[in-house]
Amino acid sequence: MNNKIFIQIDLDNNKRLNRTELFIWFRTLERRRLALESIDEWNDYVNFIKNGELTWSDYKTETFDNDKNNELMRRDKNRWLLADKNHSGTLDFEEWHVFLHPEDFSFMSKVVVDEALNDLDEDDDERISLQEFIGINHNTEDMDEEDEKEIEHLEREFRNIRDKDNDGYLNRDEVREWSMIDDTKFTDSKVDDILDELDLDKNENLDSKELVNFSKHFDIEDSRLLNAELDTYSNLYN
Ligand SMILES: [Ca+2]
Ligand SMILES: [Ca+2]
Ligand SMILES: [Ca+2]
Ligand SMILES: [Ca+2]
Repeated sequence: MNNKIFIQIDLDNNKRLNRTELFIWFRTLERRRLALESIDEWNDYVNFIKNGELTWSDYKTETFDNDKNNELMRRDKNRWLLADKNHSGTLDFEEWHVFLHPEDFSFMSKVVVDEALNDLDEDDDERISLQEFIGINHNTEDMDEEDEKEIEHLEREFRNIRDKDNDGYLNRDEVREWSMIDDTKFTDSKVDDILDELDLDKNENLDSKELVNFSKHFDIEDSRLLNAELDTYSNLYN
């Protein structure tokens, strides 16, 4: 694998990658990816940003071209209010990042759950039934095998993972658990997969022999993710 990448992952410099190093690496990459997204979108508003702050009114004018977008506007406004941590009415870059990625910040969970219910809770009973979870897009008449598999998959997910108390509905707590990003779980399963495949002697460490033919897990399509400058943005998660 690419030596430059290896050096970045191998924090204790012992020429082997352990579980913690893999975990930190993939979490770092994911956060850098999100930070890049926020930078790109922030730049779209560059003409409106004054002293590092964007006002709701400028955001609204630039984003929504007419009143037809009322629903989306209302949704964004709710997010905006919660992301505006210092209640200045404006967002600085850090608050902007939270505004764009609320699933990553536990103090934003109210708005994330509200949005999910708004999208899925057809009968407005403040909970999501199996039917609502599967979605109304599945028209039973022209379903092919692929659709049926997908529905079975969603049913299993609903019953086995999402509906913790087995009452047939997802309440707000269950929706929160489903909607918020749990970095720990995500990266853990990715690390598990990689160790499963590459750690041939099962010592929970990947050495150069084990890594020699397997760069695919570590190849990074977007070279900007390797830019150390992005570490400036690691404070986004503090
Ligand atoms: Ca603010
Ligand atoms: Ca419902
Ligand atoms: Ca339930
Ligand atoms: Ca090993």
